[in-house]
Amino acid sequence: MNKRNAVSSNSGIPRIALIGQPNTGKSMLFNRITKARASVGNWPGITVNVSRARVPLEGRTVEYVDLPGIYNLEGGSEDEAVVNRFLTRYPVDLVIIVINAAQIERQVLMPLQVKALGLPAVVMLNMCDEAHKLGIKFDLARLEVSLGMPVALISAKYGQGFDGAMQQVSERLNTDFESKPVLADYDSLYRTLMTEQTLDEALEGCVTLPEVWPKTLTEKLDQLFLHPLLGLPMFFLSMLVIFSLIWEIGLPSQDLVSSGADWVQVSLLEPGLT
Ligand SMILES: Nc1nc2c(ncn2[C@@H]2O[C@H](COP(=O)(O)OP(=O)(O)OP(=O)(O)O)[C@@H](O)[C@H]2O)c(=O)[nH]1
Ligand SMILES: [Mg+2]
Repeated sequence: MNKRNAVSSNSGIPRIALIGQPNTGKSMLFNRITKARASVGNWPGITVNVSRARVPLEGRTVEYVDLPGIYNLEGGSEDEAVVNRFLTRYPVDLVIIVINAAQIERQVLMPLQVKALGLPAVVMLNMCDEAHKLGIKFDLARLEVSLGMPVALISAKYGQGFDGAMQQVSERLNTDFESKPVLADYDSLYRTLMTEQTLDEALEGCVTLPEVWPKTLTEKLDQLFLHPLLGLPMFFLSMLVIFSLIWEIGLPSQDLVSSGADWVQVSLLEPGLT
């Protein structure tokens, strides 16, 4: 880590970075928090657009930054390099780690890595609506102890748990407010060995997955259309529906468009030519 390159001036405004895997809902959460008041920040040394917004949180102004989605803080992809460069160049007061609650067993690596980087953090288990539909249950208190950071269950899309989660962000910020904003310590992260076992242990007793996963719509349709007896009749029925639609809707609308075009030609275009 090159601390000499650190850009520390942020006018005393606490900076909170949102990080997480792609498609976990970071931008949706960012927009909900900032009420779409974001602008593209000017971050020297950062090659992609990173949105920022300054909004009030419990009476003080806070700057939120929406970082690109990445799978691994140690990875070498372009976006992973951007996040690495950002966190080692721009000190943050807090990191919000956004996780898809329905895929927590595949996403628990990031909170462990953020902890190894030495950054204060709050985990937001987003898409609680999806997790609820799948029957996934969380012991949040136990997960907080296991990860060593506050955990909130939210839906950035529908708003469940949002106010409580922002309360947790504010409290965490107050706890660390006396301390200075921090740069990510990648050297410590590189020294940490994260194995499958480490990840499993972090979730042990904290998450209950359903014994039988509910079928998705695609699986339900597959079951019907690929059925050994019903499959073929379903195929002929679908063909019948498609031909009826062409016959009943497609052909009459063709006549309608044709008469419309004739009317435009006779009533509007031809008088103009004479
Ligand atoms: N069901 C559900 N869908 C959500 C929720 N939050 C976000 N989504 C959906 O998840 C998808 C990805 O959301 P984004 O906010 O673009 O995710 P992101 O993490 O910013 O993605 P990247 O920037 O590509 O890393 C969108 O289709 C959202 O509608 C939620 O709470 N519930
Ligand atoms: Mg995004």
